[in-house]
Amino acid sequence: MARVALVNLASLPMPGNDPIFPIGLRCVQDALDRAGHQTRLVDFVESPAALDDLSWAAEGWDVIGFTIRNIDPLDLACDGHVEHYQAFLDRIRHTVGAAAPLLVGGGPGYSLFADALLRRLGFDVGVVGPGEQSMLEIVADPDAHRGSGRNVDGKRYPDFLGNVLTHPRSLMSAYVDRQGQVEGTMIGVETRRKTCYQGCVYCPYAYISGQNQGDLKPVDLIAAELHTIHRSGIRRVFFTDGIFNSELKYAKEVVRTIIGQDLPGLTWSAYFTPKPFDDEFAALLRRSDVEFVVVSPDSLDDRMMKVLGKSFDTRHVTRFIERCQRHELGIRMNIVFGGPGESRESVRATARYVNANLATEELVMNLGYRVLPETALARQLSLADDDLLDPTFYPFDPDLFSWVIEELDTRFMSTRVLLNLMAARARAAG
Ligand code: B12
Ligand code: SF4
Repeated sequence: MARVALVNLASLPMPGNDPIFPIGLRCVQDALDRAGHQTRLVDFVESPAALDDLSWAAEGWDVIGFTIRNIDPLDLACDGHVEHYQAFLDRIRHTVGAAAPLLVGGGPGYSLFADALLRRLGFDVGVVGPGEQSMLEIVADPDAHRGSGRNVDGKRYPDFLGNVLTHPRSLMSAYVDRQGQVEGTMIGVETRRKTCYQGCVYCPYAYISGQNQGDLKPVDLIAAELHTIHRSGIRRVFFTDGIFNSELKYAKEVVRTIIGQDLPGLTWSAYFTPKPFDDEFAALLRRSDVEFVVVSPDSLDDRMMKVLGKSFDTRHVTRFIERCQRHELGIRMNIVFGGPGESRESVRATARYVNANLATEELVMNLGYRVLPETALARQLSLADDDLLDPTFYPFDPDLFSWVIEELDTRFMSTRVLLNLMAARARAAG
């Protein structure tokens, strides 16, 4: 049996990074534990001292796996994280010296930039997509992968449909106890392994999710996971699906399951689409104590929505808002200005819609589309994956900032939003 350390690089202190519970790495650890391997998960929220004192890295591991969740915070005003990962990996290599364990990369951010990161961070091997099955194969014979400099495609993990994922109490408590959490710790729960059926021009999900066969987790397993989460003191859950209600029948089944549990104080959220979304679903959401129904039309100008690849338009959004209002559901609507072909007119149309239909707290606004590999935006710009590793945004008109400020009601311009806009403008100009 192998000895495997798993490091949550997303818990490194980095500007613009606010660590969240590492469920992806926990999935990998759980698979290794069940197969009888000896594992340790190193997370710097749980063990801050492990950041300075790297002696744990030299404890004779056969394999050290690293999860890379985010490449950057997708924010025009923020730098990327890659140089922090690079500096940390250099320190690890220095610490382990000649008796080097096999170094393996994985995670959603890693999967996006696997070839560039493998070279830059010097991993022996990397996994693109779901990690459990590939990691089991890698740790079964680490020498076969030593120095391979190659990425392997993640595979379907059949036990996703059979195992209840329960997390160690100490790791959960570390995230519960974190300072500065305004609304309380939120933990991710998977309901399915399935690529998204839509094709938004900026979205790499289909690529990251890899060969997922459309596995839907049995609802009794989801219920069991929710109970362990509740017992740990965490009260906020985020279902990690690309779109929670892409298959309405299954989504309703999950929501009915939540309603059927005795979990006082538990709220939840997810990414939704305004279509399919009917009254029965809205009523179930209300009964289940959903915190927010998060949707991402990204623009509310029908021409822009088409360009962005949305499969719905403002009529569907309007029906969705009416349903949410009827059933007293909290909405969060993501809008990103600056997509391909964004003009003064499209900004005006979106702003008018927002001004007329959204409450102040319902709008979540960003400027600039981060261009990611394997997306239509990257193909349009003919940029190689390596060129995209540093935060790269789709070019937009420099007047975009003024248009947004002029067209949106001032009630949407909180100090935080204005500061962000100013920082983004400074960066775009520089
Ligand atoms: C759900 C989600 C969220 C939720 C998370 C809720 C929660 N509490 O967990 C919320 C809404 C909070 C969120 C926020 C953000 N997110 Co997000 N999010 C996702 C999403 C849709 C799913 C991630 C997930 O949890 N999947 C389920 C878990 C089980 O899978 P996983 O983590 O991928 O792990 C598997 C594999 O990656 C692999 N693996 C993982 N680790 C390792 C390690 C090794 C060694 C190996 C071999 C394999 C391996 O095996 C795991 C099991 O199969 C992804 C997109 C996607 N489809 O992946 C974006 C994504 C991860 N998010 C992203 C980003 C950028 C963000 C934000 C920075 C956005 C922002 N500006 O606010 C924040 C940052 C949050 C933070 N503090 O880290 C990017 C990251 C890449 C990038 N572009 O940098 C993604 C890929 C989306 C995108 N558009 O590109 N997010
Ligand atoms: S609907 Fe969401 S997950 Fe699906 S392609 Fe569009 S942005 Fe990506």
